[in-house]
Amino acid sequence: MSPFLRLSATTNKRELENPAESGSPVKKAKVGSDGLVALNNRHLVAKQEEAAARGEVFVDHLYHLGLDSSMPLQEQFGKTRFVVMGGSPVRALDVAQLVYQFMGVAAPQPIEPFGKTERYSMYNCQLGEVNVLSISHGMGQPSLSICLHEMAKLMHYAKARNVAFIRVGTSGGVGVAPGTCVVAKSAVSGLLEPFYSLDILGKTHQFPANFDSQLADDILACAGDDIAAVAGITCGTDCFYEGQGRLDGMVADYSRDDKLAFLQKAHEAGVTNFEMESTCLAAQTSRWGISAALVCTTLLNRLDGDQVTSTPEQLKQFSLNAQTLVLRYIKKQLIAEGLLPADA
Ligand code: R2B
Ligand code: URA
Repeated sequence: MSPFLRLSATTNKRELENPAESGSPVKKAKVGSDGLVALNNRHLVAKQEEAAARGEVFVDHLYHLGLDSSMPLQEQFGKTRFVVMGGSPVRALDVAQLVYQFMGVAAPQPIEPFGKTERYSMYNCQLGEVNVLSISHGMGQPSLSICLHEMAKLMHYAKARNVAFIRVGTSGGVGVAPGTCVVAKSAVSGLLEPFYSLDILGKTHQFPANFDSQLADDILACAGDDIAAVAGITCGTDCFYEGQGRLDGMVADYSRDDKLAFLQKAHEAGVTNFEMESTCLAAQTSRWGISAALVCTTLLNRLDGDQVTSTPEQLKQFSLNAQTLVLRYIKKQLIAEGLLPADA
């Protein structure tokens, strides 16, 4: 038996406690009163100190972003206040264009991505006193997780202050009309448990998946009469098809009644929508002391079916609803903080 298999077989048990408090190597970040993103990774700190003792500088490579800590990150990203995240590179560019439009700042022509675009596409919207980043994170928690680690380290090295991460995404609604924006207060897994589960050194750890409640309320308050928006609980699954109880994947070894019973159970537990990144986003950002929100438009009501059949124009409008809601909030906040002129 390979060492890996032996490790899995003997240690594959779930750690129900928060490892931040259990003496495991996972440490909870301290939120600095200065608003900076603290790097509480003793291994990286030790590498920095060892290099400094040799008169050198340790360079941390943010491999998937195509950036590293020897670059002038503070100059480029130090004024970042919001990081807007979405699944697709096309939507990241759409959001970047909307950021300039909403904030009344002329966009560069063309708007170019920053860093490498092999995995993620990042746009650094420079608005004078402040920057707003728009980045795509791909589909699913593993892809989002890599993006979050490197983006949080980027914000640390850039010395950005009071940065908030807001994911603007798509989802399948549960009992809400298509086109509704769901602002998540918390997230649950595909088991309907309020945790993000992560296997670390052969053990499963669970981290509470709560969002910044005040940020969620402040975003919701920007909906006005023209955008349907509700507070909710978002279910983040690891599969679009069977994980969300669909009957239209390559396989589905359960009945229609089983599917409806699951959707009903989720609905009764307060679940408003399904997507594929929410528990990771909520848990990782709160572990690291970063304020975060999740705003998803709903493409369909899963109580009515599985297939996304709206026209491209309708889908575009549904996405625009969520993007508009978030950008209204960002604009209001930047004006309130004196980072944008009141007449922007
Ligand atoms: C929403 O949409 C994607 C699947 O179509 C996934 O990334 C998500 O969370
Ligand atoms: N994204 C999902 O993950 N599920 C849906 O039903 C729609 C979008």
